[in-house]
Amino acid sequence: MSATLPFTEKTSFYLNLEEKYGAHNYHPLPVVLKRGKGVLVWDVDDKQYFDFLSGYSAVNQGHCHPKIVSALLSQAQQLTLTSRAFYNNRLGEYEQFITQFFGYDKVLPVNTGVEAVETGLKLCRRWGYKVKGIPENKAKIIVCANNFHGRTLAVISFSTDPASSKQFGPYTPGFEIIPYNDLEALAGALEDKNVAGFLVEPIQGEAGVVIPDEGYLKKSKQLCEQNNVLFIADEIQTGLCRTGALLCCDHENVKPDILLLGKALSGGVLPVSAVLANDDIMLTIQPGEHGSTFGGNPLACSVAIAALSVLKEEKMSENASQMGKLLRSELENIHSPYIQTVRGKGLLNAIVIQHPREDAAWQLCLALRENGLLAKPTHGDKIRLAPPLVITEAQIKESAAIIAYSIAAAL
Ligand code: IF1
Repeated sequence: MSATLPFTEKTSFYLNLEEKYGAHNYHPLPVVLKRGKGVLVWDVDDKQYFDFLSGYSAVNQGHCHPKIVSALLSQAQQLTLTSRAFYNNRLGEYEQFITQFFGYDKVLPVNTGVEAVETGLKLCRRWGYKVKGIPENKAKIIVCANNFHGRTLAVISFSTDPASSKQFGPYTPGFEIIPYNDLEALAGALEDKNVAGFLVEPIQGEAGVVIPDEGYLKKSKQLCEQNNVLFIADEIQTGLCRTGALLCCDHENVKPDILLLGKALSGGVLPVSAVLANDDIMLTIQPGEHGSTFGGNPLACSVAIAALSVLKEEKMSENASQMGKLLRSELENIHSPYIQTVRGKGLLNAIVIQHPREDAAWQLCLALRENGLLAKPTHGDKIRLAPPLVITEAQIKESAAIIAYSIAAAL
């Protein structure tokens, strides 16, 4: 934490409240936001910023998108929650909409990203026993090193990041970790007949926007097919136009057997996530075997329909693709010895900082904040650059200029 920045009285007030009354499970950048619109957010002193985090890609459609907020408000005045003990008049319509949107037979609606991951894992295991015929309690799911799929006990059980897993054991068995972007390792792991699924991020976000070799997704899907193993794509961060296609798997024409969505499925207005699959997989779970109080609530359904519609109507994947290229070319024009790499796809990008000072990336983010752009380092030296997908050419150029002079000033 930088003690060097002079916080305003208002900012300090809110930092102190959270320090005193909130659990210390985060280390936020010292900025207190109170309003957002599109690509921009404002702090409690009315200072304006470009948001280059987008709520970790939950706000792809831009802050407070009018169509999404309007869907939220009008549904909130009608009916917000029935539980799944009764039907509601929005769920069926949403189920039809989202399955047609992504081309699957069925959807299972849940709330947070990790809940979609857990649901996908349960569904995969169930399919392994019921359809593939794996002996009871022997199902295995292959995952990748440096993955990030959330924070529940099962999911951290196969994390390779000690910050996620250390002193939270004992861990859930049934997972095998192989290196990411390694087809030979996958082929080897698939030799075990008890493997039910392969869970993968099309781009590893938390690991620092790690993009696998071209063809990796296509070939891993083929390997899974050859071995009667389900290909489970965690598109919670990479999906919904973020990488310049509706799904990141679309870049390689890969259709996952189980598709996991979250974050921008609501445009960031409330937690909405989903698991999509065809009947042969989805119908292996029967009444009473899985669910949640809030999953499929009418408010979430209305918001998700609006959030998906807006992505398509406003051609956000095209804009992400074009603006991503422009951002990377602008960043590549910054000639600093401290930028080791610029990488990304669409508007999911990262710069890797190399600097003798260990906290250089953090210091750079503080300078960016001073200069009106918000971003956060991951794993010390990587800074994710992922603005809302509604960003314009002029805003990309202005942001790149802020990044250039902040590097010159801070490093
Ligand atoms: C936090 C990162 C992003 C995800 C993938 C599942 C989930 C996530 C691929 C779980 C969540 C978040 C959680 C957030 C930080 C964030 C993150 F830095 F950790 F990696 F986005 F880049 N699959 N990612 O990225 O979704 O249950 O949180 O809704 O504060 O922990 P969730």
